[in-house]
Amino acid sequence: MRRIVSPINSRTDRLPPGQHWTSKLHILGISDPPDIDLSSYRLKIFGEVEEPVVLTWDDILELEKVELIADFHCVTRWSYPDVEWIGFHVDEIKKLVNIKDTAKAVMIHSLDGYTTNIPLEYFFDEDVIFAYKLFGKPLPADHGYPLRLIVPKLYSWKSAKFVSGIEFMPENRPGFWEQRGYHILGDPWREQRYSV
Ligand SMILES: Nc1nc2c(c(=O)[nH]1)N[C@H]1C(S)=C(S)[C@@H](COP(=O)(O)O)O[C@H]1N2
Ligand SMILES: [Mo]
Repeated sequence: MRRIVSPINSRTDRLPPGQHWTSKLHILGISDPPDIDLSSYRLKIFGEVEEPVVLTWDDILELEKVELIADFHCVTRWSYPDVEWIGFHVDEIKKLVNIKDTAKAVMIHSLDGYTTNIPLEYFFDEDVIFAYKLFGKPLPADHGYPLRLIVPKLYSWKSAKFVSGIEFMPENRPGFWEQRGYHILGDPWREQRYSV
């Protein structure tokens, strides 16, 4: 299996400003985890693509597996080092759909009603994966079962849990927290916590 260590882990300023290391991977969510039935679970890829695609759970397991090691930085100031995820790399999506030139950003849709937006240059990055395992075990319900996005270079509100949709958008529209005052991008090293 291909193994990616996020380049954020070897930065000389590895801990972003205003963050502290914690020994617990805390659970943060807008509601309890949704009930999931893998046989009816679907991942939809739509928006600025030539043909939308709907993947079943079996389709997802057939995508090339990759391991990612990356620190996790929550905007509420805790950071957890060296989290181990397994899933598929975002480049797999380019093999499944033809993304139109008009696409500028993605909106990730989740089964709890959560959404978050990411510009394409941050989404299609070397260390961005969709994960279904955490520290070698199936993703626990609280941490995003069955599938979550991991974007190590941005605050972890961008790492959407319970993902059910990837929407390619012609402009960068704000998601759930971005509409409620969080920064439109969320780079921890520039302390982009809030939009005010
Ligand atoms: N679907 C969904 N994804 C989400 C959230 C959420 O409420 N719903 N919270 C975000 C926030 S604010 C953080 S800090 C991380 C927390 O991930 P964890 O609970 O696995 O530590 O998930 C992010 N992804
Ligand atoms: Mo968060």
